[in-house]
Amino acid sequence: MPTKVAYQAKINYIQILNEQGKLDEKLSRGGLKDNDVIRLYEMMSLCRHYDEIAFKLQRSGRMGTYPQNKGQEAIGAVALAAQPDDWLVPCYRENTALFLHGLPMEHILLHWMGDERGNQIPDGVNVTPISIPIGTHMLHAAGIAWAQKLQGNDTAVFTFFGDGATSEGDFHEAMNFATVLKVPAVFICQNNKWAISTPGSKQSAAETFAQKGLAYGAHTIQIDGNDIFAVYKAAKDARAKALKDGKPTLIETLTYRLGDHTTADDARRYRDNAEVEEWLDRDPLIRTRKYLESKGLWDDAKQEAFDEDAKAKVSQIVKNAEGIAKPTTNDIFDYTYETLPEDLKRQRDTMKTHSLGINPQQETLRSPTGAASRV
Ligand SMILES: Cc1ncc(C[n+]2csc(CCOP(=O)(O)OP(=O)(O)O)c2C)c(N)n1
Ligand SMILES: [Mg+2]
Repeated sequence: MPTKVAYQAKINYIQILNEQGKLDEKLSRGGLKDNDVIRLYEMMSLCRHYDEIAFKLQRSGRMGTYPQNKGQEAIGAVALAAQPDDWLVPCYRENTALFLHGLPMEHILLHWMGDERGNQIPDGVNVTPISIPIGTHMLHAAGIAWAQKLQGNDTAVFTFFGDGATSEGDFHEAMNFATVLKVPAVFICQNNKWAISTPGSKQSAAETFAQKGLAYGAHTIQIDGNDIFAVYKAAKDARAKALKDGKPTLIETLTYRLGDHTTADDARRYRDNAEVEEWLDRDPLIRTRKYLESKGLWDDAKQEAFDEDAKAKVSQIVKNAEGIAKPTTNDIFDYTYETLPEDLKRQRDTMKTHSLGINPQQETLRSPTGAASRV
């Protein structure tokens, strides 16, 4: 029997703004305009300040833990490719995109300070809370996209996750669901080369993470993830395709986390400094600034003024987050059940007395000192 090729594919890679800040004129056509680039550069730089301050807050005991976004700020360009009604369903390294899509900057700080109100997204901001369980949110993204389709909305859903997340069952289920049901979803894998201390080479034997999308019949592309022009173009094209033919795209962005995994990690213990140095040269902020300078749109004086302003902005955001009124102790009772069970009602009503959780009528349960005894 003659053999024939059952399936063949290739995966394109794009870079539009190179490490020296030089633009590919042809590929950039119809893409980001000067004002967009300035807006993005300013948000990326503001987020760099935000990251540094969040790190210090954690070190000084004012925040539980924090995953720095440093080095991955170019992902913010997705927000410029999105329409205001589109949904962003993030992991935890997409601060720039979330803020550009309307999430107030206090929310991420509150989340990491352990305040649930960080996850109460204001009405009209189509962003879901950041997802710490790796991969679970991709299923939510597929479901939200399905709902958009059923409701006949012209709305796309962008979901973000890391290289490590592609080893989770949830990734495969979400990709399968989204492609079979033809929902308007865009899957964005931020391949930052590491999943805590697991390198990409131990995460997957595949040459690219993008090719995982082929198995599900998705469009696939790999891009320079530190290049705002490539991120914008890939996201915009994927959005158009998802809405036109209901075919999701898996975008793999090649990027690098310049900081530790989180404040609970010390990346020096498992990765080579030479690798970090190499990626410092590909920093998306430096590259974007070089581009703006080459067009006469940015200079040292502008940077200095911007940095001053950014510091003041971030310190105001910290003040707002730390200054939020303490939640009342009733909240845990009031927002968990629709109808509070009797025993919890009793706990709520007695929690400020010595008889916590115990029916105050039952005098016999009290110890002679008046403190509540354990039952
Ligand atoms: C379901 C689940 N398993 C394990 C963890 C612990 N964990 C937190 S982050 C992480 C690595 C994730 O790597 P990647 O998806 O590449 O994202 P990155 O942190 O590099 O942005 C792991 C294993 C978790 N949060 N959730
Ligand atoms: Mg990773």
